[in-house]
Amino acid sequence: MDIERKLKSKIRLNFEEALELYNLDLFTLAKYANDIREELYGKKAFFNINRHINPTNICKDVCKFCAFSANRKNPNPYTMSHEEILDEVEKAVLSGAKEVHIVSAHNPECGLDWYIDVFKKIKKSYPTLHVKALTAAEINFLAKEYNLSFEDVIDKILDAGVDSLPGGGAEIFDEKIREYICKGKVSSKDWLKIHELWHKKCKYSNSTMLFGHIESRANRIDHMLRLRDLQDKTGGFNAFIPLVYQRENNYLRVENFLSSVEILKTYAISRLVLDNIPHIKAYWVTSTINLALIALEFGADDLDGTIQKESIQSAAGAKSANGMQFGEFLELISTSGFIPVQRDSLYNEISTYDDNHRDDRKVVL
Ligand code: V47
Repeated sequence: MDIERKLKSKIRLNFEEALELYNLDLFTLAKYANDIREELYGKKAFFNINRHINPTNICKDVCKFCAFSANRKNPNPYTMSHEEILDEVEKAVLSGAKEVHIVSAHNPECGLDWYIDVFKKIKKSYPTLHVKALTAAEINFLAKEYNLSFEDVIDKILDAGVDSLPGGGAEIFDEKIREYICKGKVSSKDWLKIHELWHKKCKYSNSTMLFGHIESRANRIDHMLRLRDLQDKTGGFNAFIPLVYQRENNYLRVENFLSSVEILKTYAISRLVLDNIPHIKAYWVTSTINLALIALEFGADDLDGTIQKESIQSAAGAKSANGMQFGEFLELISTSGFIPVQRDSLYNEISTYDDNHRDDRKVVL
């Protein structure tokens, strides 16, 4: 059966077929990806009010693509105190945040107890605030530092109140590329293992893919298929987040940068290949808000959130250091022809802002 017939009949694609999708023209891909998106969510575009907190940038690992961790190019090591973290959490809650996203570098000075303690303090003060914290790379780091199993670390952070895991640290699963761009970081196998163990506790997590550096299209498809296989087993991934590589202040030399067409194709292909992951997040930080809004026509249904402060990708050149204002977010989504839906971290809908939805808008002369 040819590939378009398979797409029409929603038959699952194998590796070769998924790779072949890149040879379809952009608008054919958009049509099939958008059909799925519309069937699932109509014109809704999801976002949340959240706050990113990155407690430390001191890192034992040396990932070539990273501009966040303190190093020769970024000589400003910092570690926040618990008081400073709680202060930020309080400000976030007062400004309406429903989620804190806490991700750090791998700092041997911040022990497991340091994390456990701060999660407990946050939960004690704000029991209903969703704590999305610790990537699989951080869990791997903590397990190795303390000679603990992944499950031991998972049990401890669950007990301390962590609600879900962010998708970071996945980068690209292909072992050769991984060895070059982030040698020594959690292996692909262990990244998947940690998420599997987390899902077995009946908890949700996200998944990411860093693309647009030295990986090939085949590496991207392989990455998506490894996620699809795990999702078949557990069903625990809420979202897939393709992260567009940001090029400044890091040690990865990349000759050719991706075109917007290639980025949009990758969003659309992820919607088509990951038939078992409910949400495709166009993380506006790495795609730019303009392309993220366009990605809503290419299979994506979620834009992440207002973030308030962003330190990882902005260190590498993204224009995201101060997040996005809530009102601006609403306006941009609705003037793009979508219905802004504020969601919680698990995609329960909190508020729908459809007053300005273009199709319903009457022109008053
Ligand atoms: O794993 C690091 C990426 C990730 C660069 O789960 C870079 O909801 C682009 O995972 N260019 C951390 N990306 C961020 C992350 C994330 C973000 C938003 C939402 C969620 C979620 C997760 O940032 C890392 C790495 O892949 N990253 N350096 C760079 N130069």
